[in-house]
Formats: sequence, C-alpha cells, structure tokens
Amino acid sequence: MDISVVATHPFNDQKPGTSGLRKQVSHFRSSHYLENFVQSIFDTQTPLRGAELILGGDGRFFNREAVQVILRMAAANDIRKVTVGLGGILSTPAASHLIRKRGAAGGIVLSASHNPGGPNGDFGIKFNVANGGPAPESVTNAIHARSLEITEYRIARAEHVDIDHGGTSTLGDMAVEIVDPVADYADLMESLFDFDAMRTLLQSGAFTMRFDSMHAVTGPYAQEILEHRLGAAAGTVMRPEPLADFGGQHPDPNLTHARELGEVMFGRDAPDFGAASDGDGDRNMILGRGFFVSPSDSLAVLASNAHLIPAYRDGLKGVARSMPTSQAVDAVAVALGIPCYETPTGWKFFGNLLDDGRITLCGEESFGTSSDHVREKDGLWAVLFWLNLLAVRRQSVEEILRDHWIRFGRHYYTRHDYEEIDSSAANALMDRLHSMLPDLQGRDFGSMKVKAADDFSYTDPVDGGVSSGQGLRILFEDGARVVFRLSGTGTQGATLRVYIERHETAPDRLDQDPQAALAALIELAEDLAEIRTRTQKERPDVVT
Ligand code: G16
Repeated sequence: MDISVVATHPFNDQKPGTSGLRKQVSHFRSSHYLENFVQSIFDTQTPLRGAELILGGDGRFFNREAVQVILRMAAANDIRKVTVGLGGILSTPAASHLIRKRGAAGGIVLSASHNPGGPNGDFGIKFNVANGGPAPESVTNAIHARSLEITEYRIARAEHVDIDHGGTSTLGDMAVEIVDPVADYADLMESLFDFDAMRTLLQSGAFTMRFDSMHAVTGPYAQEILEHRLGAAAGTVMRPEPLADFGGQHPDPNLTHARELGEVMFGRDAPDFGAASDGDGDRNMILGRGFFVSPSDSLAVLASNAHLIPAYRDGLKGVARSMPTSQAVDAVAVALGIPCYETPTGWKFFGNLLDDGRITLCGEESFGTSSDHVREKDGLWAVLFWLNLLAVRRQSVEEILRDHWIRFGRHYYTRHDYEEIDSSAANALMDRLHSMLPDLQGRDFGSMKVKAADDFSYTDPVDGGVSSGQGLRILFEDGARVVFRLSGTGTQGATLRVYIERHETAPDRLDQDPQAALAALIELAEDLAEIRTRTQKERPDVVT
C-alpha cells in the first residue's frame, strides 16, 4: 500500500475542551487541520499500534469525509483493525460500549454533541481510551502538546472504503469491519432493565410516551428499542431520521430547543412521559405530563430508586456529580450510607471512580446521567431507567418527584447561560470575581452569610491528579450556592454559566417556580459579577 508522508505545520488551537476538540466545520475543513489532530492522537497513543480502534460519529455534516480520512491515516499508522458503525454512525454511549466489548485500544467519536451542525455549524472529534471513556487530561494534554510540534502526517493513498454495507474488508494490512451501530447497544440495554415490565406498561393502552431524537443520532436506537423491542406505538419517536444538519436546529435536549416536544408535553392530553436526547446520544431530558425534571433531580431520583432496577438491585457502590450539579444526590447518598464524590465538569473525571469500583451512578446538571455499564453519559439509558421506574412504581413522573422532595427536601436549581460573549470581557469578569473571593468569606447578604468562596480544585482520589481552576464557588451557610464558570464546549466567543441552588425543606414551599424561588440569589449573582454591564446582555440566552 502506498503511504504519503505529508509535510504540515502546527495549529495553535488544537487544545481539547471539556469534551474533545470542537470547532466550526469550515475550520475543520481547512487544509491539514483534521489530519494534524488525528496524527497527534496516533503519535502519542502508542497502545493503538497493532490494536483495534472503534470509529463512528453522530452523522453530522463532514462525518463521512472525516471517517474516510481517519481510516486512511489509521492504515498508515499501523492500526490492526478499525471497527466502524454502518454509515459512519455510532452514538457516544454505543461507541463506549463497543470499545469495552471488543477490548479495543480506543475509539474516535466524531461529534460536537448538542452544537448545531451543517456546513455552517460545528464539528468535533473526541478520543476515548481503552476503558471506553473520554481521554483523561493527561492524554488530552499529550495530544495537544504533540499538535504544537507536528511537522508531518501519514496517510494511505487508497480508494474510499465502502462504509454503507456490513462486513470486513482490508485497507493495506489493516482490517475494516462495518458493524450495525444499534444491535450491541440495544442488547446491553436489554441486559440492564426489565423489558417485560416496560413492554407491559407501553402496551397497556393506559400509558403513552414521546421521545424526541431531534434528527440526531438516537433516532435508529430509539426506534429499535422503544418501538421494535418494547412495542411502543409507531410514532413514539419524534424526528427519528438523523440529518447532517439536524434539520437546522440545535440538537440540544432542553425546553428551548426541543420546543415541539415541550408543546406536546405541556399541551392538552399530554402523554405520560416525554424525553429527548442530543446530537450524539449522551444527554437526556426527562418530562412528565406538564412537568419538567431538572437533571440534578433526575440523578437523585435514579439513585434513590436504583434498587428497583434489575442491574442495580444489589445497591450502589457510590455516586458522583460534577461540582455545579445540585446537591440533591448528596442527600440520597447520605440516606443510603454510600459515598458521594464531587468532580469538575467533564465526563472524563468520572472514569477513574467508575474503573476503581467507587461509584455505580453519576451525573451532571448539563443533562447527562449514566452508570458503570459504559464510560460515557448515556441518554437512552436514562430514559429507559425512568421508564422502568414508571413501570414498577405505577406513579406519574410528577408524583415520583413530589415524593422525593417530601423525603429529601427540594434543591431548587437553575443555570443561566450568557452565550457568545466577547472572550476578553468574559475573562475580565471571571478575573475580577476571582480577586473578590477572599473578601466574600464571612460577608452577609441580607439573611444569608457566605461560608466559603473559592476556585474549585479537585484531587482525583484514584491517581492523585490535581485539576484546578474549575469554577468559582460562593457557598452560603444554609447550603445555598452560586457558581460561575466559563464553558469549555463553545466554538464562538465565550459562554458564561451561572449555576444557582438553594435547598428548601418546608412542605408548603416545595411547589414554587425555580426562577421565583431563586430570585434573590439570581439577583445577587448578577450584581456581584456585574453581568449586565460586562456582557452587554439584559438577560441570559438560555435558562435551564
Ligand atoms: C460535555 C461534557 C460534560 C459537560 C458539558 C458541558 O458534554 O461531556 O461533562 O458537562 O460538555 O460543558 P461546558 O459547561 O464546559 O460547556 P457534551 O454532551 O457537550 O459532550
């Protein structure tokens, strides 16, 4: 096989963010950009040589071209075999499962998650390691360092590989196997949950649900599992065809972007259960009839009900949440007598805790939840967990939440996002807040007193790695919190995230609108950070 060694020059913007390298499609298509990053992976990740690599993506614009480039580069870099999802498709959790199931040395997932797609949208590339999870910081730092010194890349001169038919072919010495992207994942789900109970519920005639695939990767997965294996009515899955531009929408499962689902679930004769997932299938939104479940509450409910699900019948080893996620799951962990870990934002931080057997469930406020069955967050898994719960408890989503709040109190929670703000203004806002932290300690704001104010730093209990600068926290004596962070997943300007939380236990105050219940803290956060003047925005762009 002919191999070209192509001279290149480093790009100085290939540092992976919260979840891989995300840029606009036009940026990824510039000469050598994708190739440099892929070669930096192959140069630094020596376990890939002579081993199997899993490859697939969420089907967004440029997915198919990138698959071809990566296949030809893998063949030129001594990879033994690449297993590709049919059509270049693999959801993020399905890729994680395939890496683990096949004992592959790693995987490359092509996705910019919930960011918009299409020629003017975003593209992304994530490298996952042999445990199936996102590369830890030590690995992404090594890839980044290599990208800054790269001078050449290797690529086979070969025809396009047919990725639209199953079976195995060769590219030089390398095998290429094209596999059904759905079957293994659907089997895994069937091994975790009580499909008989769910089938009975869905076919009872007294229960209806809608799942919004948002024209993203979960369409075929949801149709196979919900409609074919569980017998949900045809049409249960909304927007099931994966489209390269997600139909021009943001494949982001929240009430802003899954508007049609929201209208159905909050309209007349709403179904009993509604859910949505994102571009690459790792996020989830859970809705009841006229009822929104905050992701932090969802994690807490799953933890406190896990014993009702076959896979978790023997109990949980521990739980974890990212720092900005509400403390609702902490209260459940106390009741269960299990540890609860607080990690920085980014799924990669859960990997060591899962591998070391310290936790079974974990989740984030950013609509991500999962367990030790894979090493990624898993949107459909969370939906099936809820469905299994509804089938066993025979209560509505709302009733389950109200029971939960009565038992544990309600952690009122909201996140306000200010998007595409000027990067230097965002950095100045954060720097100023950072410098104020020492003086905030002990200060009174009305009836509230600041207990601590710091910049969150995490020491991984398994490998001792330290990750600092993970978000500014203002912690009040009554447990309320305000957290400020800059997003690590945007591609234009900066996104300021403000996370606000307060615990309420009075039974007659569990039914408020979160924005109203948190109004005083929201105002305090906006004033302290001078958000309006510094971002030039009167209100957040997205409120979740
Ligand atoms: C990624 C990460 C998550 C993180 C989210 C938001 O999710 O995997 O751990 O919570 O981004 O990160 P940020 O606040 O830095 O934008 P996804 O679904 O986008 O891959």
